[in-house]
Amino acid sequence: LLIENQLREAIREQQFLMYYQPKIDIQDDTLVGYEALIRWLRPDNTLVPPARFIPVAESTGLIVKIGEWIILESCRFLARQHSRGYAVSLSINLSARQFNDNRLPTMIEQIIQRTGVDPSYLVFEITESMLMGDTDAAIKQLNQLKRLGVSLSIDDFGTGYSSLNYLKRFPVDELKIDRSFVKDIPEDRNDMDIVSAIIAMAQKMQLRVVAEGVESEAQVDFLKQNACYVVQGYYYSMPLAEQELSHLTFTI
Ligand code: G
Ligand code: G
Ligand code: NA
Ligand code: MN
Repeated sequence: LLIENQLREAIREQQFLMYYQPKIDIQDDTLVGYEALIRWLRPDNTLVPPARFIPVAESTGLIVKIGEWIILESCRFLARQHSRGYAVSLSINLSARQFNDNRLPTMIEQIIQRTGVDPSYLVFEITESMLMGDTDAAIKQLNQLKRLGVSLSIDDFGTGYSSLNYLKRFPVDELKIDRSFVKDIPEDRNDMDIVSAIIAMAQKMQLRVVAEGVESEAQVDFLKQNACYVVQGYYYSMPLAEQELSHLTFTI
C-alpha cells in the first residue's frame, strides 16, 4: 500500500523518466534503434528500478496510466530523433494488463497521430506468457496493433512456455533472445546451442532476431558467426537518459 501511494504521487509529481538503450548492428557497429526503459527518480534522488515498481503498478492497475505516459514520452523522443535525421527504431515494453486492455490500440493510434511519428519505426515488446492465456484474444489484439503499422517483438524469448505451434499463429515480427541464454556464452555449450537454434528458427520463420544482455566481445563474435546481427547490452551501452545519448560515438 505504501508503494502504491508513492506511485500515485510519482504520477502526479512527474517523477518518472525514460532511459533508452542502444540497439546495434554488429556487422558495421551502427546504431539501429533503442529500447525505452522506465526509471523512477524519487525526490530524495534514489532511483527505483522498474522490477520493484512495475509489478505493483501492474497489480493496482496504475500501469495503464503509467504505460500511456511511457508510450507518449517514447514517441516524442522518437520524433525528435527522426527530426535530427536519425532513422532509428524504438522498442517499447508492454505489461500484461496494458496488452489486455482493449483500448490500447486506439490509445497508441492517437499518440502516433499526436506525435507524428512514423509507426513503422515503433516496436512493441510483449512476453510469451502474455500470449498464453486466451490465445484467440491475444491474436486479435496483435492484429489490431499490426494494423497501426507497428511491429511486434517477443521479449525474453525462450523463458516462457510458448509452443512453436503457437508462435507460428501469432503475427509477430521479432524474437528477442533472453539475456539468460547470452550471459554464459562462450563457456556454456548448452546456451550456445539454444541461442543458435533460436536464431536458425527465427530465420526459418522469417522473424527478425535480437540478442539482449550482450556484455563481451566473445559474445558479439559468437552472435556474428551465427548470423544474429542486432544486439543490445552493456558491451555497447547501458540504458541512458536522452541527454546522455548524444555522447555516444557510434557511426550512424
Ligand atoms: O530497465 P531494467 O533492465 O531494470 O528493467 C527491468 C524490467 O522492468 C524489464 O525486464 C522490464 O520488464 C521492466 N520494464 C522496464 N521498463 C519498462 C517499461 O517501460 N514498461 C514496462 N511495462 N516494463 C518495463
Ligand atoms: O525484460 P527486458 O528485456 O525488457 O529488460 C531489459 C533489462 O535488461 C533492463 O533492465 C536493462 O537495464 C537490462 N540490461 C540491458 N543490457 C544488459 C546487459 O548487458 N546485462 C545485464 N545484466 N542487464 C542488461
Ligand atoms: Na524488453
Ligand atoms: Mn528482455
